[in-house]
Amino acid sequence: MKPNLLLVSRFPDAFCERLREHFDCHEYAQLDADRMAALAPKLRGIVASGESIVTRDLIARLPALGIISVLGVGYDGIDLEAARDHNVCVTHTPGLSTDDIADFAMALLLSAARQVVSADRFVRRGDWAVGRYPLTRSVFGGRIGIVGLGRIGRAVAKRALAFGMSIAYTGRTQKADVAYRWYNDARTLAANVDFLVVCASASAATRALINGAVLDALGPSGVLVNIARGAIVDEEALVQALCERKILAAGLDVFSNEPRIPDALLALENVVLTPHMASITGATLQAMLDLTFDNLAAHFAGQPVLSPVA
Ligand code: 8YV
Repeated sequence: MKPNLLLVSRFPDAFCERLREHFDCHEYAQLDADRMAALAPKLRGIVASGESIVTRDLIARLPALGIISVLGVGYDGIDLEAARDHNVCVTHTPGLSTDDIADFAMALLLSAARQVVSADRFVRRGDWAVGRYPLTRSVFGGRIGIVGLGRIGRAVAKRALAFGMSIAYTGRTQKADVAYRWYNDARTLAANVDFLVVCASASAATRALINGAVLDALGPSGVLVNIARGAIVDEEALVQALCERKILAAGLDVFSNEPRIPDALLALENVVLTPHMASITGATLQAMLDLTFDNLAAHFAGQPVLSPVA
């Protein structure tokens, strides 16, 4: 008998085919209440993505559940306390996407500050024949502030050094192994940098951490980049700050209610918007899919999983 898995997100076909060789797979979105009720006692694993929501209620409905295998670095949508209460192992895929995400953070920073996307539209509209594109904000030698100096934050800092930038950061704790300037809070950090890059993990402590006061502190020549989670930024405050030019620009790969983006944000020229793609390159996604599979295989072979969440 193959173990029964519940897939709570969409995954590439090849990955699903590989899963089906070893597991009986059931797509949550395709199950009606009756089918779900019949399956619930037999479901031994959940396969989720970094954006999946797995609630205490769902975990409690699955008495045979032993593992939640997350394809992604973040697992903020998984009720970890409920998983612990029900003795369910949670795994994720850390470290594999660090460089892709850090590269993308710099791409968004450069695109927002140098207005690459707007300039592209300018050329395609034929406006260049009428006049030059307006001045943009230089990046080299600027001051970068990193919110959350974990793997991804550190990788962003390495890239920023190559751009001649000074590095400062804030987060849960000051790091003993780096010489970057530490600030106790996001607002003070924002007041002392030109570019604020959000790399922190999403949690109750970081919800709406980047609020109106932080954005005011970043100031009218400041640029915000978010490659972490939409929940870490007060999106309404960000829209207002961008509309009122309280900050210069933003580069966003994550949003509060993906894939729905506020119309006000869609209408703005001083924001670069991308669809939560920072980690999604061919090689990296394949490595993350492989680790997601390997965690499941280890669990059901009675072996230690490879990457349990902390
Ligand atoms: C995942 C993410 O890569 O890694 C994360 O936490 O933010 C995501 O981009 C995605 O969930 C994979 O489907």
